[in-house]
Amino acid sequence: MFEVHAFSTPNSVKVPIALEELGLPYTLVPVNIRQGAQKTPEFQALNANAKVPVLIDRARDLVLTESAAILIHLAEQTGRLLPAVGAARARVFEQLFVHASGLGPAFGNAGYFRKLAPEPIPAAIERFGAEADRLVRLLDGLLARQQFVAGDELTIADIAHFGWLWRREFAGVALDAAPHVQRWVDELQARPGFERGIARTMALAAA
Ligand SMILES: N[C@@H](CCC(=O)N[C@@H](CS)C(=O)NCC(=O)O)C(=O)O
Repeated sequence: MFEVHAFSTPNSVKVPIALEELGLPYTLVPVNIRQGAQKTPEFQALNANAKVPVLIDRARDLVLTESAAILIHLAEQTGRLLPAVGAARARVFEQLFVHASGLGPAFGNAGYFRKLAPEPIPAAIERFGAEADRLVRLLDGLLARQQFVAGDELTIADIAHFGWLWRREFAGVALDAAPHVQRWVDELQARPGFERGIARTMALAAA
């Protein structure tokens, strides 16, 4: 049994989706980041970096942070959603790094400067919005040639990118000029595992 400390956020949703797709049992513990619950000493004892999600894997006595690291750990427990060796595995890591170093921060900053910053800074809105759009075009090129972001099989790289594409409105990203990304989002959202993971994550905001 896994325990996931999370909220209804783009980085959180990846973990319940992966657990659902892998058929692993888990419980969810809400961390209301709107009310500052990530800054409490109790939560920071789990993650000194004060961010969700956090996975607790009691069977392995492991408390793990960073959504990409959590996805890799879960895939490795099951031997699914991450090829064991070779070029196919390298492609998954390539996309996980694009996500963690590029797409995730671009979407997060685009959303922050559009919606949350105390005063408007046009250069920041333009810079991060353009970067988010550029990375969506990069994915669109990939998805024009293959069904999933790392090839022709669903992997944890799809789950990672999906988290932020699911919350694209916050970042001001539209998919009108990215038909292949739209097709991929529609297909993923229709999977029962994604539906259940999203529903359980959304329910955290009401907890
Ligand atoms: N690189 C981290 C980013 C985690 C992250 O930024 N989480 C956000 C929610 S999506 C958060 O906890 N924000 C609260 C804060 O920064 O105070 C990951 O992928 O897990």
